[in-house]
Amino acid sequence: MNSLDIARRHAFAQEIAREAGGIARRYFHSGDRIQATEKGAHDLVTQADLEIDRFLIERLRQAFPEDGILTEESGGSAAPNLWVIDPIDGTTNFARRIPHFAVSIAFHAEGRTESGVVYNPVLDEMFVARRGFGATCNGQPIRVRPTRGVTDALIDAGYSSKRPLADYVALVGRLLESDFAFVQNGSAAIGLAQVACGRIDGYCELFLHSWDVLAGLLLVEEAGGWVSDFTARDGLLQGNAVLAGTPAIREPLQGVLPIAIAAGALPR
Ligand code: LIP
Repeated sequence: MNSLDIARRHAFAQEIAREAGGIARRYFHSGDRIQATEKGAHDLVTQADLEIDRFLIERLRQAFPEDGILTEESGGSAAPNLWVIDPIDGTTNFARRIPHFAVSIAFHAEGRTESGVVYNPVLDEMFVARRGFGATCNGQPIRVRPTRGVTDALIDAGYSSKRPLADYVALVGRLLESDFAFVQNGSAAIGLAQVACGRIDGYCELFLHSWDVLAGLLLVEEAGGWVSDFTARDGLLQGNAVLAGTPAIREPLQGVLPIAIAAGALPR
């Protein structure tokens, strides 16, 4: 796909992310209780997730009918030019009115992510990355943190019931034994955006879907960090473990979760 076609999609992704964020903000600030349905343990879906999912699919079908679409709530299949979308990443936070969730939109063309947008509508933070063009937050360039070492590093270690609890407890144990500090904030998209803008130093989770992470992983790469090879072994459709961080902690963090690093993602 040529650069102009990617640029059109990149601009459109920001436009519809902001509109979709407006829908989430309406629910978030309404006085009503946010109704949530359990898809599994600690795995929720709300009316807002479904409304935003429909809204984004409709807008994309009108603008780029030739492209494929894969979303958390509607699913989808692989396509050479594919939109990968999480209408609300961090639904548990959203349902509890914790302002730590985002609309996540990635455009994946010919096997690699070319555009990533992560929008937190309550904090009005628009994180944007285009491959080869760097990463920004609300238009300002962002870079990963110049971490001094593990004892200076804060990692967001995401948890979901999609992997055995014992594996997560062991992961956290290895983090602490390696002298990392950790948090578990409940949104992979925001966690990766926070690595990209230097608020935290790394992100790890044993299993996630592509809609949770593709946009965030491009943010980290374009902000000078490194990321795991998420789409290896059909991760695009089957999901995968994820790891990302700043240059200074690559080896110790890889020691904690030894998964393959994306070839082109080693820091510049
Ligand atoms: C969430 C992820 C988070 C994970 C949660 C959940 P959702 O995505 O962003 O990292 O720990 O279990 O999967 O379901 O809110 O889109």
